[in-house]
Parts: sequence; C-alpha cells; structure tokens
Amino acid sequence: MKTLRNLEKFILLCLCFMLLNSCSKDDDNSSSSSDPCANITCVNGTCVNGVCDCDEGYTGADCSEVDDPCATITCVNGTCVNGVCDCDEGYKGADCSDQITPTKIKITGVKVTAFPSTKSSGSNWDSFDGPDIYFEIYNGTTELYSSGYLEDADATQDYTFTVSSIDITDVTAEHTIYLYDYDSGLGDDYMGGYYFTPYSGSTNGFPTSVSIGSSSDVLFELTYSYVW
Ligand SMILES: [Ca+2]
Ligand SMILES: [Ca+2]
Repeated sequence: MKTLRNLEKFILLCLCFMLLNSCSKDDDNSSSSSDPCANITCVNGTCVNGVCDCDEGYTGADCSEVDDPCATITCVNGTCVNGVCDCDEGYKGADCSDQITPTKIKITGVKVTAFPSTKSSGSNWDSFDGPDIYFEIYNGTTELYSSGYLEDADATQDYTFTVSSIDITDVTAEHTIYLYDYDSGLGDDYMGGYYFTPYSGSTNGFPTSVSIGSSSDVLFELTYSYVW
C-alpha cells in the first residue's frame, strides 16, 4: 500500500512537471511572437506590425531611401517639381506635351536665300545690273509689311533684311510673302511668292527658323519669336 502511494506521488509529480514544462514552453513561444517589430529598424519611420511606415519623403523597407515624387514622372516640355510638371512657356497638360497656340508671332528676321537669276522669259531683271529686291507680307489682302529694297542682288548670294519686328496676331491664318524687284518709275517686277501659315500646327515644337518657298524659285528664311 505504501509503495503504491509512493508510485502515485511519483506519477503526479511527473504529470505536474510535464504540465509546467509545457506551460513554460508556451510562454516562451508567445513572448517571441508578441512583438513583430522587435527586430525591425525603421530609419525614417515607425514600425507597425513588423512593417515600416515611412515618414513623408522616405521610402524603402527600412525607410532609409529618400522618396523622389518625380521618379516616375515624365515632363515632355517641362520640369518635375514635387511630383507635378512645371511646363515650359508655351506648353500645358499634365506632362507638358500640349502646345498653347501663341497669341502673337514676331518675325524678327527675314533672309532671302534663293531667287531666279532671270525673268521666266530669260531676260535680266534689270537691264544693266541685278534686281533690287524687297519683300511684302500679307494677311489675306491686308498688307502687314513692306521692306526697303537691297540693290543689285546676286542670285548666288543670301540677303538678310533688317526688320525690327513684324507682328503676326492672326497666327493660324494663311499669309503670303512676295519678293519683288524694285524698278524706279516703272512697275515693279514680281519675282515669286508663297502662302504660309505662321503657326501651322499643335505639334510643331515652335521652330524659331522657318523656310518658305523653294530653293529652285524664291526661298525665304523667317526668324520667329513666340508670344503666349
Ligand atoms: Ca538694279
Ligand atoms: Ca530693278
């Protein structure tokens, strides 16, 4: 009987020990999983459930990288500032790819780079020397500009006219540019002319130099500046 009691005590003790041991193991397990942020370092942020919640301006798993809001932004004609495109003059749209139609185009230079050396009949523009060239620009039937003439021009040379500024306000309207030979007291000779639309399109990139005409006929090179 006594032996049996001792055995019972021993078994009980064993059970208790096993129970305690198992409990303490559970405690160990629960303590290691209770703080998911225990081993997480957030350089510029706060750990939440084991993941770094970065402060504004930082990114990356540990918030150590500077977050560039412009990293994925492309500004076609502009500069990204804080994730938003700041468009160059004359452009609009989220990525600055849309052109703004100018309110005015200023022609600040006119160069004649070609004209026929003779009249179509083969005779000289002037009997004894070269033609005295000048140009005119029209908007429809309205004369916008008539230049002074450059004397005795040579068809193998380029001629630059000095103009302060010829303002074109009807930029999408069809204009005309003509070249003439000035003849004192006589009717001036028409040398050639071409239609042109000063602002030809919404994707032309605002060229500052525009060629009008043909190198086998009369050819003008206009210098533009744009006003919006
Ligand atoms: Ca002449
Ligand atoms: Ca003449």
